Amino acid sequence: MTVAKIKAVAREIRKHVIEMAYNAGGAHIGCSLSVVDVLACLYFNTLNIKPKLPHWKERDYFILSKGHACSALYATLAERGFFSPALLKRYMKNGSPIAGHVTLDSLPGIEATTGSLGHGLSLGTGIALSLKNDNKNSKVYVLVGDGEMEEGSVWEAVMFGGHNKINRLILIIDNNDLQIIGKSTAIMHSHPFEEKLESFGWKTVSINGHNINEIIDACKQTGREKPLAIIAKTIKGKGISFMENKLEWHGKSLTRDDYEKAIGELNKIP
Ligand SMILES: Cc1ncc(C[n+]2csc(CCOP(=O)(O)OP(=O)(O)O)c2C)c(N)n1
Repeated sequence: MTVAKIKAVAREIRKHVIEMAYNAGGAHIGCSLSVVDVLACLYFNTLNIKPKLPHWKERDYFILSKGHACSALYATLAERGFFSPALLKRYMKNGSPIAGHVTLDSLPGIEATTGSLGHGLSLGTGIALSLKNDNKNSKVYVLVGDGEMEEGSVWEAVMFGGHNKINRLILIIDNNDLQIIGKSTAIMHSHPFEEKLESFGWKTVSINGHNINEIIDACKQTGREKPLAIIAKTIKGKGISFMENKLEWHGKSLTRDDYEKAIGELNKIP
């Protein structure tokens, strides 16, 4: 798929995120908008998947460890054909399979239950190790938040992945420097990530997490000996002018005015 088409898909995913948040009466909007371009590149370029055969044995795996950003994942899976976009209207409704955090087997294409931060990389590391032991070519991509990098369990998985040279494991850090109550760099300075990860035996690549070419190129940087970490500089709330880098849009309900303004901005993108 061309860069222009991936950008167009990303715009559609952002529209779904806004619609879903509006219909649900609130959601993790800024957190979801932050990861849309990475998800669009993974699902429309990088991942070896078959949407109509979600359990295909040769597939690549994706785990959204920052499970609160699930609206972006649901919208991406729907756009990619895992299920009908009509299901998105049931996001966070009573009895709906589309919950406010990611739940395994609730929908086709979901590989892990996440939302309690700090677990996705350990899950992904285990899957990647078993794939390596079975001499499979499949890769495992895990997306975490930069605030989530403060969880000790993430660093245990980092140590394990580096020590075992799990070359098919790819960690993507959504490095937007905002978490739930402030700037990540002010709350717990786990940045910069590059030197720390390299000291644990990882290869690192630092990119602009909204640049389609950079994301796609970074995903190709896996090597023979090391797991790969992509540190993606992103903007929380990306794509909606009044949400970008605004802490309050971590999670909030939209007024009718907010909704119309946001959709209006997205409709102006070619
Ligand atoms: C173990 C755990 N503690 C606390 C929370 C509550 N929580 C939800 S989102 C969030 C902030 C996460 O920050 P970051 O990883 O930077 O993600 P972003 O806000 O950029 O989406 C927190 C603390 C949680 N989901 N899980």
